[in-house]
Formats: sequence, structure tokens, C-alpha cells
Amino acid sequence: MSNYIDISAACNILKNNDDFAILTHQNPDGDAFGSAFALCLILKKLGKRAKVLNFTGFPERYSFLYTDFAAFDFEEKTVIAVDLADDSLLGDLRERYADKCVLNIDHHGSNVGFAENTLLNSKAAAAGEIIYDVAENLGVSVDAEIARRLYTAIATDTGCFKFSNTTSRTHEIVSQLLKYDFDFANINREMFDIKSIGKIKLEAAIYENTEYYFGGKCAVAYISRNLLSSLGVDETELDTTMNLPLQTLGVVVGVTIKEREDGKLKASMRSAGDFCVSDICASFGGGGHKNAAGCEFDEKYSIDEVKSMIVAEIGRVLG
Ligand SMILES: [Mn+2]
Repeated sequence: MSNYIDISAACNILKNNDDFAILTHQNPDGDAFGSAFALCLILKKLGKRAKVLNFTGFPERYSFLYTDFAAFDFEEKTVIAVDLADDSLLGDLRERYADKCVLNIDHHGSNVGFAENTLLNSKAAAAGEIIYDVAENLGVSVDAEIARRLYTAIATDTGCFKFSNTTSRTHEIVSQLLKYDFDFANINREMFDIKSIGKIKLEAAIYENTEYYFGGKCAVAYISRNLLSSLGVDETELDTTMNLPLQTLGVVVGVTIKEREDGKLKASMRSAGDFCVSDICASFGGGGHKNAAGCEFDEKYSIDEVKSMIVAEIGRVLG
């Protein structure tokens, strides 16, 4: 079990050590890389060396966060982590680094406490908010390069300040970051607006094949393997497509059924207001949260059978 420490104890660990390796979760997002590379720059201002490790590599999409970090040519002495809820998300790095991790800086309430010490703030919308506090506590002044990375971290984990995790503290921190000169509008364009041609066509196909039930309160879309392969879209691009059926005016429950590689059908449900999709998914052996949940179906069921089972269950709740 980890020691849960406060920010000044965490900052002491950073002050008293050097040659850091910062662990990040597989398939890193803007918060993981934004926070990790901002922390690299903060440690550099203390005269220390730091590098970022990731099992699944450094996606091109986030290259603006790391392009000036090419030289990681030193042997690490201190292993730390950011935004890492669970050491199983380290992939192949787990065996070598997980037990050596002396400090994990995280904001997930579900953090498993694998590190020797954990600085956990589950009220923070992003790990980037905690890294901002760390810089303040260390007396390190933020600059445009640090601000750019922390902004990316916070903007991505809050869905551009739209999600319910956004707090007044989020906006206070961002109001400080915006004092520095960096192109936040372009960060948001790249993080939220730009999509591959395949993904644009996939979204068009989803809008096209969405079926509406119960006077337009329920929308159901289907993504087949054939559709994905014909458009050249891979799984990593599917995340936000699950939100599309709920975008139509009047819809309170949106269902996206995806054919998985193994042939099984997986349903992702999103709802608005009081409609509880985790209850619907639980009736099919799945689960999740009130407004976002999922469930899977055995391959013996066809897409038409799955659709009608789901629609019948939703109809029972809608009355
Ligand atoms: Mn995060």
C-alpha cells in the first residue's frame, strides 16, 4: 500500500533526487504527455535531468509536446509517474519499473496505490492541475513552454472545459497559464477539431445509419468491421464516435453497437439527464456509470437480434 503524501512531501522527493524517469500510461493522452513533459521542464529549472518513458511510444499527434526532448541519453536514478491510475497500464515497462516508482502524481480516484508514495488529488480535473501546483510549491516560475503543456493536459482531460470535472480551480490555473504567449487556439483545433478523412467518413456513415425509436428519444448506430476496414479507420479513432447518437435533439439515450474483431457485438450507451444506461447495460451483464455504460453480446446473436433486445429494454424504461 502506498503512502499518500501531501504536495510539500512530494516536492521534497523531487528536490532531493535527480535523473528522473517519468512513467506514463500506454496509449498516452494529452494529460499524460502534457503533464509529464511539463514536469521535465520544471525539473530542468531545478538543474535536474528528466525523461519520459512510454510503452506504446510517442504518437505523432502529440509531437508538439515532445519534439525538443530528443536527448534522453542518461541512466535514470529516480523513477516517478504521472497520471497513472494503475501499474498494469505500463505494459512492458511494468516489470522493470513499477516497484521502483518512488512517487506517483495522479488525479484518478481509482488509483491503485502501486507507487511507494502517491500524491493524489481526485478533485483535480487533470494531472496537469497538480503539476501546476507542484511548480508553484517548488518556486519554479512557469514559462510559455510549461504553460503550453499544462494547458494541453487540462484542456484534453476536461474536453475543452466542457466536462463536469471542470472546476473554478481549473479556470484559475488556466487563467494563469494564458498569461504566457502560446497558441492555445491551435492546440484546441488539433486536439478537438482535426480528424482523419477516414474518421470524417466514419462519422458520416454513423449519422447515415442511425435509427430512431420511441418518437426520437432513442438512437441506435452500428459500426461493422467492414465499415472500419473500408475506411481504413483503426480502433484508437473510435473513442468519441460513441457520443454521436446522443447529439440529436430529443434523444435521451444513444447506443453505438460495434462489431469487435472477434465477431462479438459490443454496445456503448450514452444518456442525458436521469436516464440510467448502466441499468440497461447491467441487464445484459455489463455496467458503467449513469450516463455512460457498455455491454457485450455472445456471437450467437446477430446485429438485428442485439438491436431488438436493446431497443426492447430501453422501451421498457421509457414506458
Ligand atoms: Mn488525466
